Amino acid sequence: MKKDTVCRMCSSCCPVEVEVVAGKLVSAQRKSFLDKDKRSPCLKLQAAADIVYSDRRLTTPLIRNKDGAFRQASWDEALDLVAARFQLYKKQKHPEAVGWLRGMAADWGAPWDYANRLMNCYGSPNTIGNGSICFVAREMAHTYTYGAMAFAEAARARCILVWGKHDADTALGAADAINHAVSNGAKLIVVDPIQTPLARKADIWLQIKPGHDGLLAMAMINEIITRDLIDHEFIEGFTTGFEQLREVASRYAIDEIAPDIWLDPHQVGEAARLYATTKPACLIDGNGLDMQLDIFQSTRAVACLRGLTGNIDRPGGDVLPQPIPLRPFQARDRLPAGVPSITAAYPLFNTFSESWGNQVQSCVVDAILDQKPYGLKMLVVQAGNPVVTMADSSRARRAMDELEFLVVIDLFMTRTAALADVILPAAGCFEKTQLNRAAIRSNPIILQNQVIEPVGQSWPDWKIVFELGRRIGLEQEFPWTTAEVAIDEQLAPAGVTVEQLRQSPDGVRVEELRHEKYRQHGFATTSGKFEFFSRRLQEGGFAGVPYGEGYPAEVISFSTQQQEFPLIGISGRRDIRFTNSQYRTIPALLKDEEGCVVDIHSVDAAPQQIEDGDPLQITTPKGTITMRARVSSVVHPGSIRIAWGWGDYNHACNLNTLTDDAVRNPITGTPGQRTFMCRVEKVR
Ligand SMILES: Nc1nc2c(c(=O)[nH]1)N[C@H]1C(S)=C(S)[C@@H](COP(=O)(O)OP(=O)(O)OC[C@H]3O[C@@H](n4cnc5c(=O)[nH]c(N)nc54)[C@H](O)[C@@H]3O)O[C@H]1N2
Ligand SMILES: Nc1nc2c(c(=O)[nH]1)N[C@H]1C(S)=C(S)[C@@H](COP(=O)(O)OP(=O)(O)OC[C@H]3O[C@@H](n4cnc5c(=O)[nH]c(N)nc54)[C@H](O)[C@@H]3O)O[C@H]1N2
Ligand code: SF4
Ligand SMILES: [Mo]
Repeated sequence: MKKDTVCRMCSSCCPVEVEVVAGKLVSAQRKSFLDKDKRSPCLKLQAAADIVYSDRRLTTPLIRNKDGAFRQASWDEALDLVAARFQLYKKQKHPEAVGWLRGMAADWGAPWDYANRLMNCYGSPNTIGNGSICFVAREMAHTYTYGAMAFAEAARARCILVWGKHDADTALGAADAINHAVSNGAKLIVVDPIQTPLARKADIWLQIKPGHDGLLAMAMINEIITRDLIDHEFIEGFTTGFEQLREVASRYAIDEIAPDIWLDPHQVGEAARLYATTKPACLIDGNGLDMQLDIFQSTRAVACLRGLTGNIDRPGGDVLPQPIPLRPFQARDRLPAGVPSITAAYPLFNTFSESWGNQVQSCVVDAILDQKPYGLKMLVVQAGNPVVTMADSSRARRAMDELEFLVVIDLFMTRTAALADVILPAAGCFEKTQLNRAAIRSNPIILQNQVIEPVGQSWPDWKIVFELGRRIGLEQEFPWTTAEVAIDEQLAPAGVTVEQLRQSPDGVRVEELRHEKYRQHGFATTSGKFEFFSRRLQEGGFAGVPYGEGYPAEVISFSTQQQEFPLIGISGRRDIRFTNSQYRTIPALLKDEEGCVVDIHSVDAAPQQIEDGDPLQITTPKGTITMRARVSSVVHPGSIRIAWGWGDYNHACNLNTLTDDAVRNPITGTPGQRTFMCRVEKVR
């Protein structure tokens, strides 16, 4: 039988059709507006049955014995044990000593609201997401500029500027749209330090020096203004701070900037002019900007390009969402006043959006190890693997060890789960119905619909949270016995029900898609305008226009120690077979090539006679890892690309052993996990 749902094995949330035979998932196909032979393939989805029915799945709750070994337990016993711990800290009058850390995998929509609701009603402000290193930090820069994150309408664009994103590996619906537009003649510009498959297809590829995107954006802004390629009507009617931006950008002349960031000035000028003069043009920014020390200002500068050219919220440009009215589910008003969150040092981040709340995950480690701003004693980790995915993972691991009590909710026995006192087995994405963030943000809403029963005794995340809530005395706050009733209640203001969504697998539209909404309603910023200048940022102590206070001294971790660490390390490609630290134990996904390699240019390989397959030690001030070499011209001399995501599978390949968490972006708390200075040595 064929069933419709949304895949959530990575954050792309692709609509899929699943073949179910005798209650078992057999195969799954991604839906797309493109013909089958033109769709970008997803190897994870092809291996969906292997992942769902992997013999490595956690199938019962586990409790750690006094001797350190795990034993199987019933849900009642495990949840009672966790609930008793919650009660203990409450009795000690320190509910804020309990934290809840969310990784990316259980989704950011309703599941994030449920975790917040539980913690707010319990009395702890410490529900923390990992948005500081993911797209949420970028979303914040978009939001401070024009009120929300804009999404490229690439399929209709005549010019596509892709900046640090590689959708063929990470977001296949978007990849389909780019391919469609390009095959219809749209121009393609790619900003990426790596010669990716997309860069090879581009009309112009800017192989930027990693981490220096802000300089490029400012030079492009300068070129577009100087050549008068701006949209005067839009700028005069709908923006703030144009003159200030012009003045700051005039300090970034292409001829001076380009050579410092490994680029040809002519090519940069050409890219700026092509983007500004081809209409409509969209700008797709990605995780190449995230995880950088300079994440916020660089994304703000890139975002300004959309306003200068008037491409914001135009058909074929970058479109602003039409938010769906929802019943607030986080119960923020239940949180007792007076206890600040452990992330309070990042107030602009914590307040830019009601629904995101606290996202600076490094603060969890500060609180546990350094009691900064106060201590955390118990942590629930849901859908994340922080001991390999957080910056400076040795420190993150020490923090997990230090806790009095650690609960992990996951599908597999990860390195983080292995440290837990209690492990609760979660059901995977095909085994539960949830209102994911893609559904809430987009118009139409597409339901992630349960198509098979949970594997073993695993439970969907919603059920775990609701049941735990009831056991800590929050029966009234968690009255729902199914996901459906909770979703119906949350969607009530939109007038949409789960039943309706099930009848309409391609989604339900709450209102017609509209462009240039700002002409009627303005932008959802403080001034109601597109803000080249942001008063809120200035009042918060930061530059009101991008780089208004100069360019930062340090954009790459350890750049003050370049003598000893001369190469730029780039945290590498997101292989389509895997999601972050996941899926390396699935044999079907490992069989072709392993992929755990370091790309090094022949210029940098020559002095040590490094050849393909040689084991290399990569070292930073934080630590050393070992991987095999691949001599390759996809990287620029002076930089290496280090495979991302192998740390759970093999500790010796854990990239975050190398990264730093001490220096962070002052606005978003983002450490330099993408780009850092390092050195390599051939293992002899
Ligand atoms: N150096 C470096 N560091 C990085 C990155 C990088 O590229 N380089 N990427 C960063 C980014 S953008 C992110 S988002 C983070 C990701 O960091 P994490 O969120 O820690 O990433 P994952 O490795 O995807 O871990 C997700 C975990 O959730 C489990 N899981 C999957 N589905 C479900 C579910 O439905 N419910 C529950 N409860 N669990 C589930 C998986 O088994 C897995 O163990 O890593 C960041 N760290
Ligand atoms: N298959 C798969 N899909 C995934 C994930 C996964 O792990 N695997 N993770 C999911 C998650 S959590 C996220 S956040 C998204 C991220 O997905 P994307 O936004 O596509 O991000 P990445 O693939 O990490 O990086 C995109 C590009 O940025 C480039 N880049 C690296 N450094 C720089 C730089 O300094 N400047 C510029 N301009 N570019 C740079 C990289 O070479 C890469 O080609 O993908 C999601 N989808
Ligand atoms: S890209 Fe693949 S794994 Fe990710 S949501 Fe889409 S189908 Fe699923
Ligand atoms: Mo992410």
